[in-house]
Amino acid sequence: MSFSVGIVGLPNAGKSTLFKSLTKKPIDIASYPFTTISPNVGIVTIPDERLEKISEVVSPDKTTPTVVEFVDIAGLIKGAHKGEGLGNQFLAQIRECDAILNAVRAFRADLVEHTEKTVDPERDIEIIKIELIMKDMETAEKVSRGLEKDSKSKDKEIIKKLNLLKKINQGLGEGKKITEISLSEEEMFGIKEFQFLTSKPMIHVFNISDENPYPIKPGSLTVNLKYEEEISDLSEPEKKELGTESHLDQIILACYNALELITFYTASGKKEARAWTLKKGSTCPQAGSKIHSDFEKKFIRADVIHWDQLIKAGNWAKAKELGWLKTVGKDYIVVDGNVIEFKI
Ligand SMILES: Nc1nc2c(ncn2[C@@H]2O[C@H](COP(=O)(O)OP(=O)(O)O)[C@@H](O)[C@H]2O)c(=O)[nH]1
Ligand SMILES: [Mg+2]
Repeated sequence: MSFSVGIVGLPNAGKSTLFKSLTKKPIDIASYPFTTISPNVGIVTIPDERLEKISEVVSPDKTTPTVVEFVDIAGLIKGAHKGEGLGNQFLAQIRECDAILNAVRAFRADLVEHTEKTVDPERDIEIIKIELIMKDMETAEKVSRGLEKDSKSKDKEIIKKLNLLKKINQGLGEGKKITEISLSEEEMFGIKEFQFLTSKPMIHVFNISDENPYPIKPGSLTVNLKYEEEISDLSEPEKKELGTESHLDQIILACYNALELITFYTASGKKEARAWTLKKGSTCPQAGSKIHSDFEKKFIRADVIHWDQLIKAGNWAKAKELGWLKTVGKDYIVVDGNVIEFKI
């Protein structure tokens, strides 16, 4: 299963321009089991120098990077939570995503209309935030009403859930996103099933222009999306010749980090070197389940080496000979950069 990022933002912020640039690179779809194929869903490979280096030393028949799914979500405008614009339709699409990428307009262009008339990134961020919060409040209230109706008996678990929802609703009412409300790990787990929009990690990308740029807070992720689209057809050597580089990789990696994902690799055979995506803190059997659903149950042990050690050894057999492989059991927590051979 892959992770998905929903691109939101006000009309003409540059969502579709970003989506088009990101999804231009062709990828071998057959390697990934996907559920959704539609024009506004695209698969993007994660840039990974480590995999390239592993592939160089192992020289497998095939090298397969990990991917993230991007969804171009149209229709977010002021009042969307009440059904304005495409309203509820787009909100349902965001619910399906693991993270939200907010494209924020920071370019001035008289010919490109702005629904709020002026360029003001902070205001636009606030508009999007309020829409998501309002939708979450509606969800919290709806769920609470349902629970109250169903619970004729005074079920302890239900009372607990209702209190939690009350806490959530209060925080939302104060203008806080769920990620800004202080919740225990148990409470976060308790609300998972409701897929609240503001409980998802959110990344802001400021779409700037190179001339007359709008001033942006230092440290923000800024990119000229129109320019990105223009250069997205060029090859790497062509870009080099022009003295330009793409900033799309930064955006992709920011999403990957916001999702708290790590990468592990399989490269013990000659057939394939492959990168896999895993939630930080996962155990070795959970990593195995990414490869095959059976692996988690059938897991016995695994041989693990850190990627740079494998590079140093040159290949799997040599690493084994040198005694650099570590045998681990089912409690082993996978570390970013591990290369794993599962024993089932
Ligand atoms: N000048 C300028 N125009 C842009 C930029 N990014 C997008 N646009 C233009 O703004 C319009 C809307 O962009 P689009 O990506 O379709 O916005 P969306 O509504 O958020 O999907 C298009 O005509 C784009 O060419 C930019 O960085 N600078
Ligand atoms: Mg669009």
